[in-house]
Amino acid sequence: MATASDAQSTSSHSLQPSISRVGITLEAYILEGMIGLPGATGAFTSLLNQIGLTAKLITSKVRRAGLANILGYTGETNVQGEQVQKLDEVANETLLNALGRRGHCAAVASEELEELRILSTDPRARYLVVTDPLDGSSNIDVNISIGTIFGILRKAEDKAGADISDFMRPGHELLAAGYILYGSSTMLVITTAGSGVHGFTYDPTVGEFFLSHENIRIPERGAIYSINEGNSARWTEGVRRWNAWVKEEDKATGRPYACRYVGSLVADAHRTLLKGGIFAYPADQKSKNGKLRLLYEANPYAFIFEAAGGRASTGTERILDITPTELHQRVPLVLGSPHDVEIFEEFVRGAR
Ligand code: FDP
Repeated sequence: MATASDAQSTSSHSLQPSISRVGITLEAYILEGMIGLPGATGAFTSLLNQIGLTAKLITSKVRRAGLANILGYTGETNVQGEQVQKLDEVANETLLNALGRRGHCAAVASEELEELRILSTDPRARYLVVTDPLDGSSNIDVNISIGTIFGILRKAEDKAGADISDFMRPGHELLAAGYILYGSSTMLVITTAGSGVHGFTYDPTVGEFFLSHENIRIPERGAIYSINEGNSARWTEGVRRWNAWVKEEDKATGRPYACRYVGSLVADAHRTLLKGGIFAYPADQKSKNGKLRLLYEANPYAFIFEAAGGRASTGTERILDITPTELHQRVPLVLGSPHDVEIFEEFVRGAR
């Protein structure tokens, strides 16, 4: 359960901008969220700042990834004969180091790690982090956008360390969620419960993130669908009929929709958040529970999309209401404009 100080440090009152603050730095934004809050200890603020630092560190590594063949990575040796790590492992270690440094994070569930990583056994370490440190990793080699996804939970009990049961909580209990997109610019998009969704763009010449997209709201409906259509032979009947529907010609309902699919969740979800429409990775005959992971992919995105006025579902139920049973559990994921996700759900339940 969140305490009064958590609630204060994440309340809409604390972080909702009253006037435009476009141009302020991420650090100033985070700090302003804490100032004047009687119960705030600074722990949550410090954790967010460590994530901001991680974003800068991973950016610098991702930006050099094009040199990978020259320098050598993927477990091979570089020209100096040194063993070089894969970029997703590097991102994971970078994040774990940053989160472990200040002692506020008790444990991390990461896509890169089979088991939990305990970072602190001090009962005062009150937070848990879920993360996919480098999502879309099959796109690294072809220089296409990739990203880091994260969510922050408050530890339910004041106990030393944490175990898997501490992570088996529905996504609506998240205190904060966000992602870092390593695209044509690096962008960090974050929401703390009740504060709206805000995007910060990195200026590498200054080494700072600046608020560039204040209070992001997803359009009520869009004109783009995003799905791996190569899987269509394995989809259920409902998904196939929905897919045929988005491609039909009908001016009145803005169809056909345009298709865009990068194959990096961070990139496809970011476009969907800004432009509206729908992203779907449904269950199919091969991937009975879908492909994406509940804890560190679906939940953070569902939290962000709902905070921006969007909808996130499995096709039949709200993502944020699912109580996980496993660390690396998969789930069908449908994200997008409320109107578009509702139509998808209608097809899935046979109402259309
Ligand atoms: P990747 O396999 O490259 O790591 O989470 C996995 C993910 O990428 C998502 O980023 C992406 O949305 C999805 O898988 C793409 O899967 P398909 O290649 O099956 O379309």
